[in-house]
Amino acid sequence: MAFTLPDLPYAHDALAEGGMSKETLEYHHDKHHKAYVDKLNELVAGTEWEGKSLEDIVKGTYQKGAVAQNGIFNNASQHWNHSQFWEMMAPKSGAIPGELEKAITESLGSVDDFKKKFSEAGVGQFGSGWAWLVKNADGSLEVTKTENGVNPLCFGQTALLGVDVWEHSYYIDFRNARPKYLENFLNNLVNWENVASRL
Ligand code: MN3
Repeated sequence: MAFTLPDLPYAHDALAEGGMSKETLEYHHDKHHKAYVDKLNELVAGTEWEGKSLEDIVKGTYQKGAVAQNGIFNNASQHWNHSQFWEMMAPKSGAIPGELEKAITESLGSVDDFKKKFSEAGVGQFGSGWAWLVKNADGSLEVTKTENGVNPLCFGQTALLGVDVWEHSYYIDFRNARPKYLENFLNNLVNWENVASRL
């Protein structure tokens, strides 16, 4: 069965007050994400990956060091990444649930330390990619960054929170100011209930 573009879990203008404009979501979801889905369907047709789950395709096609050459991986991982990303944001950010705050504090020191590390990972990702809060197999939490479409599935980790730091994610609203985009994301856009539900 072909992959389909999931609807946003909110209206296109629902995050505008929080700092992500309707125009950004129209381009990012309706055009960029859709292009990954369309390309993925085109590339998997007639291959061993046709009919496989998205997670299986991402994990099965990931080859360290050869990622840029693998079109199926790139489009599958970006479809997965964006599908998570929309769910990880909400019009009302809300408070960090106690269970999540405890897990963050145990592994990363404090919520402020986590936010600092997460922002640094996003700012420090040279070129396109993502910053993540992940849960490792041993239960510990860790902040990571990945290039292009590479994601925590590739390393057997659970993605709790991810932020897109490709320029198309922030250039309309923040121009070249990636640090301001990340600061705003952490303070106004994260759906902490969704993040906690992934623990
Ligand atoms: Mn993107």
